Amino acid sequence: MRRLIAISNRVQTETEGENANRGGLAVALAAALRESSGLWFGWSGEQTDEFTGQITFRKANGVATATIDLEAQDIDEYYNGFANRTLWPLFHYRLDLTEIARDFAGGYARVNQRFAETLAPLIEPDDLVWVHDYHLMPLAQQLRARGFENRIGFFLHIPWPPPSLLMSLPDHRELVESLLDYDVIGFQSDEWRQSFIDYVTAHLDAEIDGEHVTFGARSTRLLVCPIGLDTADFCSAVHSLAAKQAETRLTVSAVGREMIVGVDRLDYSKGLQERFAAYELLLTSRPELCEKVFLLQIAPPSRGDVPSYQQIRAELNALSGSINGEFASIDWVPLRYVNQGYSRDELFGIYRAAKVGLVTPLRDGMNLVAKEYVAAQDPADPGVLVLSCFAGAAAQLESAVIVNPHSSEDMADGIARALAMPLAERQERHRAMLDCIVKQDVHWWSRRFMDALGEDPAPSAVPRLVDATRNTA
Ligand code: ADQ
Repeated sequence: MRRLIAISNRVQTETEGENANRGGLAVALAAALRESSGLWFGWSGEQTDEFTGQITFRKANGVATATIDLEAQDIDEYYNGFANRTLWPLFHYRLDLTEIARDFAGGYARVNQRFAETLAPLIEPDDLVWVHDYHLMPLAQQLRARGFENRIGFFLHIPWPPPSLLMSLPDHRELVESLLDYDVIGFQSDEWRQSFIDYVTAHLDAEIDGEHVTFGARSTRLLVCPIGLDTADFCSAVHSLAAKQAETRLTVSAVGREMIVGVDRLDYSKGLQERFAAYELLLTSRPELCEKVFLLQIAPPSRGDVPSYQQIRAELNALSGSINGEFASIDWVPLRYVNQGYSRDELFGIYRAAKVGLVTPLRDGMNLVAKEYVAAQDPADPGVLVLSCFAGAAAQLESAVIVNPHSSEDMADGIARALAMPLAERQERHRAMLDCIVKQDVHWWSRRFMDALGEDPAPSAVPRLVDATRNTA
C-alpha cells in the first residue's frame, strides 16, 4: 500500500484528546490515516515569534503527525483573514460578509508557500498526497513548482460557489488554475462539482470529458465523494456509560416533554438565528406545544477572533433571552442554549434522547451532525431528522423531513410534522437513512478518494468532446 501524506490546516494533537470538540474533518481524517499508516501534516495551532519551518513529530491517537507553528501575521492574514473572512463566507454564499483585502491574499500565498517548503523534504516519490480544504488550495501548485510529480489530490469540505459569486474574488482565475494542478479534486455533492465545472467551462480554456477536466498538460478528475461518519465507532457509544448518563440526565430533566436538539459550531452558515426564529414561530402558531416541548441548542463558539462570529454570538444571546422571556413559565424553559463542547459519547446520548434532530444550515458542504443524529437513534423508536435542503447531506439523506431554512413557516411545519410522525413512518425513514450512513461511511469515503488518487493518470491529451456532465436542456 502506498503511503498517504494528508495535509490540512490544523492537525489534531494528542493534548487535545478524544474528548475535545473536534470538527468533522478531524474525525474523518484520523480514521483515514490510521488505515493507511500515513503522516498528517499541518499547523499546530500554536504561534511562534518567527517562522523557522521547524517540524514537531508526534503520534496522536495512533496517527503520526508533523506540525509547524505560524507567526502572528500568518495567523491574522492567512487563517483569520483569507480563509475565514474571505473564502469561508464567499463559499457559503455570504457575499455580504466576505472581506476582500490584499494583505489577506498575500498571507494566504505566503503560508501555502511555507507549507510546501517545509513539507517538501518529507515527501517520497511514491507517496500519495492528499490536501484538505479551502485553506490550502494552491498547495499542489507550490509543490509542482518544486518539481514534485506525485499524485496529489484535493478534497473540498465546503461548498463550491456558483461562478457569479466566485468572481467577486479578485484572483478567482489564478485560484482555479492552481486547483487544476491536482490530479483529483473531491466534492461533497454533485451541486458543488457542477458549479466548479460551470466556472471552468465559462472562464478557462479547459476541456471537459466526463469526470475529467484538461487544462494545459494536466488532466484533473472531478470526483463526487460525500464524506461519511466513522459509523461503527460512533455507534459503539451505545454501550458507553457517558452516553447512557447523558441520555438519562436529559430524559429525567425533560419531565415527559419532547426534546428537539440542535448541535452546531457557532457559525453563521449553520442558520442558528433562522432556527431560533422558526422555533419561536412554532410556539406562537401552535400554543398547544407550549410546555410540551423544548429545544436544546448546543453551540460551542468558534473563530472568536473574527468580528462576524462575535456579532452572531451576541445576536444569539439576545434571541435566546427574548424567546425564554416571552414563553417560559416557572417550571419550563423552552430554549436551553448551551455554548459548550461535549465528548462524542455524550453527544451520542444527547442525540438519542431527542425526538427531533434539527439540522438547518443555510449552506453546508456536508454536515456530519445530521448523520450522527440518525446513527444515534434507537431503530425501534427513532427520532426524526429535520434537514435543510441546502446541506450537502440532503442529497444522501432524502428520507429526512427536508426544509427550507430561509422560511420560518416551512421549518415550523417541518418540526411539527416530525413531532407528530407515527412510529411506522419514523422507522421506515430511519432505516433508509441508516442504510446509507452505514454503507457510505468514512472508510468508504477515504477508499473512494484514495482509489481515484492511486489510479493511473488519464491520458493528458483528451480529445475535445461534448461536455457529458452538463445538463444542456
Ligand atoms: P464543520 O463545519 O465543522 O465541518 P460538521 O460536518 O457539522 O461541520 O461537523 C461538526 C462536528 O463537530 C461533528 O462531528 C460534531 O459532532 C462536532 N461538534 C459539534 N458541536 C459539538 C459540541 N458541542 N461538542 C462536541 N462536538 C461537537 C466542515 C464542513 C462540513 C463538513 C465537514 C466534514 O463545514 O460541511 O461536513 O467539514 O467534511
